[in-house]
Amino acid sequence: MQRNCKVTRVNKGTRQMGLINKLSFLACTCLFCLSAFADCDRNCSILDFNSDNAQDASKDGVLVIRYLFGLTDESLVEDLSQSVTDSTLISVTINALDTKLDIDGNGAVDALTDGLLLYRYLDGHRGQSLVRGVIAPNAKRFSADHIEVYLESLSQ
Ligand SMILES: [Ca+2]
Ligand SMILES: [Ca+2]
Repeated sequence: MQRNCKVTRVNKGTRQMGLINKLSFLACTCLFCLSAFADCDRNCSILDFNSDNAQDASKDGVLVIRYLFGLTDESLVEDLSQSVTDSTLISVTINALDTKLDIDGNGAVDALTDGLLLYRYLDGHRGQSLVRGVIAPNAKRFSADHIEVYLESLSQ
């Protein structure tokens, strides 16, 4: 985990040591990212943000909406469940999805469109109840069919 990785201070005048230091930091970062998914078994999807081997609206859906509203630390995981505690790891996991969270394909990721689409999908909504009122005006994916196919590809 990144917090356990100590970045050794090196002589700033030595270019080689600077490069080694940067590579060590990258290696630690990569190990941290890999460890974010290490707890998942084969059934775990990238939408399982709290790594409890299940993707559901009451935890993963709420987490992504809170994250997209900018909540972090304790406010990200507050009142969810005992299986949702590591806000830093959850933030890293959601952040790693980057533009994949642009579910309606309008070039932006926001809570009231993409976040609600993901929440509804995880809650079992399909068809018009999935997309009604939550598609951005400039969306490239706007039909329920296209949104469902896209979310299905993310949840495998
Ligand atoms: Ca989960
Ligand atoms: Ca979007």
